[in-house]
Amino acid sequence: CMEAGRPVDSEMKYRLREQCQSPLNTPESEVPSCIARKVSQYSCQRKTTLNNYNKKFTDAFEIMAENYEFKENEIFCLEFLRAASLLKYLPFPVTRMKDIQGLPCIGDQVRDVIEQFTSVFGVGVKTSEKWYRMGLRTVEELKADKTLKLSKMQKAGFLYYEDLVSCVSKAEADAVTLIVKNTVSTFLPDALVTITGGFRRGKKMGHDIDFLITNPGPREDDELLHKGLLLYCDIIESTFVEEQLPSRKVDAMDNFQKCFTILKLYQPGIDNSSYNTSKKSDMAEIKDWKAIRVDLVITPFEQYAYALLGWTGSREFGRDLRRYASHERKMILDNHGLYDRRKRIFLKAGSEEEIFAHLGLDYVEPWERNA
Ligand code: DCT
Ligand code: MG
Repeated sequence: CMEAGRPVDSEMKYRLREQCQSPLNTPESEVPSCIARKVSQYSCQRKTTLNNYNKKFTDAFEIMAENYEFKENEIFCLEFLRAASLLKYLPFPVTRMKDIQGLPCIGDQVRDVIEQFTSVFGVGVKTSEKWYRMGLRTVEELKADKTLKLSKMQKAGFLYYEDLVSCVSKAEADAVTLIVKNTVSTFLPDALVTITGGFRRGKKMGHDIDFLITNPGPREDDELLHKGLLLYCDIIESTFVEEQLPSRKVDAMDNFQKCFTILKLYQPGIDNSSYNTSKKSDMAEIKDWKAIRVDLVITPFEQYAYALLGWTGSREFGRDLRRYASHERKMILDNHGLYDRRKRIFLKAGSEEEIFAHLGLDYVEPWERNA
């Protein structure tokens, strides 16, 4: 789906000109500082579609960020995540150091990596791919090691490993949407079920499918789940305290009741060859289903818009919305609401558009939130 090979020069110049509103005869060399001035450091003020011209960098940066997250180096982790988001936004592939001159969110670490990549292109990418392969091999080793004590979640993860590492397609997401909607409606006929996460942002693939469920009218704390369909289910009870102020932590988890599940999706036409290649392949049972990760989040109706905004992501976009709210507006945003610290009130919102308006931001559509 990436259009990396296509010539972007004309579009790039058009977009840059549009952003800079500069005379048509702007010399090429002045473009970087011009665009740089116009690019916000906040991803919630940038429109980022899935058309990523810098996937080679952003994949590597995200792996670097994960690596730093493991090492609990939050500063370097964020530096790489922010740089990845910024490069996803750029309407052209970065090929020289000059391309990133003056842009926000490019720290020294990131600059060094880009310098290395642009001088010997491919080396960094290969290294990151190697890390990836090393990671997967570790999983295999873990799987083989029978002495390890595994949690319920890890056991499920290994049991359905092959299914879960293969991505979830849009078609599978649509099939699961039908199941979830039907199941929920048998319990709560008026409930709203909305797909969130990457699929709401227009992605064709995901690692899971995220749903937000809300019921207009009085609070309903009944269990929404039909056990028979669930291969794995971990219900996190709501921890929400009405009086409590929103958390100040930038990456705080919300307090909604949620259910992290693995759903059994029956697919009669599924190609099972990869599952049944053992010696007794003729005898092997035909596996006509696929295990799929589904997250269900249940929210009170009044908080639905805030939950939808948070659970639509991307993570980086959400993180910057919260950072923008607190640094630029003296407000506290989380998945439950928006608190104005100067007026000392919670701001009500019935839609995502209203939340952007409260923050004084231009509305950004879900498919433009792929930062
Ligand atoms: N989210 C959140 N709070 C959390 C976890 C997630 O607000 N504690 C938001 C951010 C992204 C969104 O929910 C969905 O999360 P993921 O499924 O992890 O991300 P995704 O963008 O849907 O990616 P993928 O396509 O890989 O599922
Ligand atoms: Mg998801």
